[in-house]
Amino acid sequence: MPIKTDAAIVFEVNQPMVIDQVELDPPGEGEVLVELKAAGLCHTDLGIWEGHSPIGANLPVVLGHEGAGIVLETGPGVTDLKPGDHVITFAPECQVCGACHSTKGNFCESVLAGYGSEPSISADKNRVFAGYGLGTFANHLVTTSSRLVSVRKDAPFDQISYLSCGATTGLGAALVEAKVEAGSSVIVFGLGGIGLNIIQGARIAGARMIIGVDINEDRGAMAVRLGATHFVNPRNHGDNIVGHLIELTGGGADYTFEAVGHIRLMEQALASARIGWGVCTIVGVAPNGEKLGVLPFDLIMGRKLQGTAMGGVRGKSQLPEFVDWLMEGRFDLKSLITARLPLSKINEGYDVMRRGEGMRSIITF
Ligand code: CXF
Ligand code: ZN
Repeated sequence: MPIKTDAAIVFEVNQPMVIDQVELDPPGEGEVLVELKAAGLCHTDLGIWEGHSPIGANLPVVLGHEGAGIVLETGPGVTDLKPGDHVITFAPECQVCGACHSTKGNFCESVLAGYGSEPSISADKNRVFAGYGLGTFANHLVTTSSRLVSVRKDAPFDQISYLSCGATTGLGAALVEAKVEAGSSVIVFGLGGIGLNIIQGARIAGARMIIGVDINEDRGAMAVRLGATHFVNPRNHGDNIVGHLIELTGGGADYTFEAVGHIRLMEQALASARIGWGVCTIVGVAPNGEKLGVLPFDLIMGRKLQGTAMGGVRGKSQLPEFVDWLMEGRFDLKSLITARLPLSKINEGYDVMRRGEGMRSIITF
């Protein structure tokens, strides 16, 4: 029997999402039915919805990849989850493919074809696609068990749904992908919902100097509260922001991050990395087709350039520890959740993001 559920559906690029009932196929082999309790509004979904993301989607689609909820039913062959488990959605970790068996990275082979190209799993009279094979902007979803991480039951759903992408992407970028070391210097370009978590990750790592860069003074104040030692507003430095940062760090930072998805900022982040060993990590998703202008000599001079998805974190094997850290108060997500909305208000939630207001909005069910 199909499962009826309410979902926010994108029928046309950049047109308001429509709340309507869809029918989910019951969980098949290796699949799980989840009742969502919280779903975060991530910027990546906005890019897909507006049609300029390198991650595509077939339409109509139920977007949303940040989510947390309760397992209602498991399909045949699911051994690591059971009804009643609290779960977070995440990029897949099948734990059996060559990539999952290797010690390198977090790209399960099931995403080698790209993040946006997962098969549809959600249906109504016409076919509706589930973004990323998830579709968390709905009361329920059916997905593969590889995309679900079982976590402790005392963790609040709204905060762990933020760990489903944005918060983990930031924390992981610092701690897992770049492996920021104690005593090092760090520059973070962009102090939004991801950049502020890079700041928290760098603080947890014990970085000595953590510089937050943003044109928004309020975000600078938040960065300082969360661990930044310095805030720099580029508007105060004309076209010499890189020169200022190099001077402030005494030659460039050990680790730099770009968390906006803006090509010019990525170039500045690379140029602000220290000659000899500075590592620049690209975290923000730039619009499809835009190209980074890299001076090869910047790399010859020993700067390293890398990128990361989901902060390099593997869901099933690493996310539960992040939840423990959250519950131990090692980082703060509560104050970064600036709105809680019902699914029916999802378009208003994204309007807030488009205006650059707030930090993380969460749909609560
Ligand atoms: C995205 C970043 C780009 C690759 C897919 C995952 N992360 C979340 O929004
Ligand atoms: Zn996301």
